[in-house]
Amino acid sequence: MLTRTGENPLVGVVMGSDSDWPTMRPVVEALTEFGIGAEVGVVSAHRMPEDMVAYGRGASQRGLRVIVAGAGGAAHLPGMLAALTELPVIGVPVPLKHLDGVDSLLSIVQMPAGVPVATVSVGGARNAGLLAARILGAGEGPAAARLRERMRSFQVDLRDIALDKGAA
Ligand code: RP5
Repeated sequence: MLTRTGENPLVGVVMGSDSDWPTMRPVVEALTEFGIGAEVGVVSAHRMPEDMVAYGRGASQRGLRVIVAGAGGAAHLPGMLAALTELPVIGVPVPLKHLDGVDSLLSIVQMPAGVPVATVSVGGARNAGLLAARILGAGEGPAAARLRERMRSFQVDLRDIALDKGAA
């Protein structure tokens, strides 16, 4: 059920349904660009609650350091995982055909004090992957330092892209 990209996955990327994958794929693409392995799978808060509890409770022990969770509609997965694990959780509101993802956004962003979820924009999966990379890069040791260096170089490229567009 869970597939892995890269060795030694540090980021868990989960979604409420297989139908969320087209929205969530950029999380894994961003992580891959930074050489970060991920564990990817479907864990539905409503349709497979026991799996969700097991996933959240076991995430840290399995070696994960950040969880990115995407869901649409009544999107309870990121918040429930934040309640089950001590790891940082990034929530991705998945847009569905009704309400343009505003329902997903509000379900994820308005968490009670004590249970934080770092919510990105509706469909903002790439930023969720980049934020996970920054969180990992904020740690100690050579691997984190390398990630920070890669992030700095990525940011220089962003500046060049902005300037190129301005000239076009
Ligand atoms: C949510 O319900 C999922 O995250 C998905 O965004 C939405 C619809 O799921 P499907 O009916 O397409 O499986 O739990």
